[in-house]
Amino acid sequence: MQQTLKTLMLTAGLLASPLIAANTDAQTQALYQQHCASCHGSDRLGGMGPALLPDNLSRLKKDQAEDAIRNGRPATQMLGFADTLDAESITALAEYIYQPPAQEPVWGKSEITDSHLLPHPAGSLPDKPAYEADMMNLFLVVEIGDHHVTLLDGDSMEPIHRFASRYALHGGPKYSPDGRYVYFGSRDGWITKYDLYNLKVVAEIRAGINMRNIAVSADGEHVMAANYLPHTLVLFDAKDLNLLEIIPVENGAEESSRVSAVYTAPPRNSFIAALKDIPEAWEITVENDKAKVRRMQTDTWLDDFFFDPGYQHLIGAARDGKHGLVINMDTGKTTADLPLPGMPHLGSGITWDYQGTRVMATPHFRTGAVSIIDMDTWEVIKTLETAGPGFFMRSHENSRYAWVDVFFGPNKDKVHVIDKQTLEIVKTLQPAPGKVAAHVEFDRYGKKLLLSIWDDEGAVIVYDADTLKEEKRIPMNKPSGKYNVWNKINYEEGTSH
Ligand code: DHE
Repeated sequence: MQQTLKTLMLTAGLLASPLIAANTDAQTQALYQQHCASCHGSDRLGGMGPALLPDNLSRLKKDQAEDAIRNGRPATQMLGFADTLDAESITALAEYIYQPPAQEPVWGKSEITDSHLLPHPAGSLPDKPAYEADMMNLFLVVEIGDHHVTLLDGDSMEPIHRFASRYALHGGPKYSPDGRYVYFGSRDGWITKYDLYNLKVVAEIRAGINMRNIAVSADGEHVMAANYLPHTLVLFDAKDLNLLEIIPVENGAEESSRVSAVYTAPPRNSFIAALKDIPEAWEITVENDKAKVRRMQTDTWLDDFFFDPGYQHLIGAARDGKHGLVINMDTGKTTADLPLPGMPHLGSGITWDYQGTRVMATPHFRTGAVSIIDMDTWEVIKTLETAGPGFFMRSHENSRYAWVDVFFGPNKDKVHVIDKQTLEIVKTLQPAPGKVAAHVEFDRYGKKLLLSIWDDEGAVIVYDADTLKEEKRIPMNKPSGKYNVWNKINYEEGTSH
């Protein structure tokens, strides 16, 4: 929504009175077309502003939507309408955008290719960084408060650059294998390719209406997008984000499925997709830019995958939230059933060496517990009690500690530090009482780490990874995930991939 449009209309007398009322559905729709459509699309699929459909808004409460219409959103082009629309109309508009559209929106080949933006085609920008820093120790920090990303120097821990992102990025940004480029995915379906050498967006494309995440192939050649709406996986060339293929996600019996997420499996040179509505996991290989799908039937609906370091096993959370299944990736057969009551958040699991075996650890969304699992025997060897359900877990090969947050409940401002050899909590931090403290990422050496204070007036806190002492706070607007280039491109054992 542009203030200019509104002001022009007022000046031209097109808006009869500064305060407009909507009493019927037709009037509300007319108001939407008049005030919102130019930025959010006449079909509510989004444009310069985000899509305004119920699924896309599932993370925004209705009163927050009303507040955004009334007062605008700081640091965006969305300005307030309190002086133009009366309270009833604002409520009616907020109600309207939570109604499903009369017809299922379409996002196919032409919609995707029409959205393609290519400000800097491959090869058009210098191949040398425009600033001095250890390019392997850079961090990206996603600030979801005002939809920005900060680039941080991992040696000095000083911000280098801050830039606007698409609305509501979700999932980890994915780096090219050399660490020069990063690919962001937004919940609205936008993929943005960004050049860290030149600090510029080089290509963008909208893969879907409601997207979950993206994955970049281990060879850096392809990007795959996982969508809730439509029910598709979408393959792009990583160079300029040209569309290569739309893969309908169906089981052959006319049942289609949302895609919960797509992951890259480097040793297998494939992508793995988790399906929400069909009890199958898919492995997708790409040859000559064509995708080949291998379906693995699973005993139940699986979500939220984790993989062993060799990508021989997939561990998926069962939909009932009570256990995890281990699937052998070669045979597609279930090899173990793990008792994980409390809805494990496997996606944030990490692994380390413990007494000569590899263990993995995962927090749970519903219970205050971290489960530690022997990856040889697939036995839960320890259930650590925490101060509440957690979201993210992190460590680094060079650190003796693993960190887990308490994301939900009265202790949401606490973070536990676990000794990876005694499997005990050795310290509980509460860096900003009352504010969620969550999501850790280590620097490339495992010597320092960053923790988010998840608040509009939040910060990223730098800790010494050995002494656990706070070193500094860098103010940020609801910083969520942090992503270190070296850790990500080397698939470091203590971080997400
Ligand atoms: Fe996420 C990653 C799913 C809600 C912040 N989240 C992921 C991934 C999945 C996932 C499958 C891994 C994809 C990847 O990184 O490529 N998330 C889900 C959900 O199903 C859930 C519970 C509900 C939903 O509506 O999607 C959910 N996630 C959230 C949030 O509420 C969070 C806290 C705030 C937000 O931004 O929406 C959130 N999710 C994140 C972050 C990552 C993530 C920061 C990347 C973590 C990482 O370190 O890699």
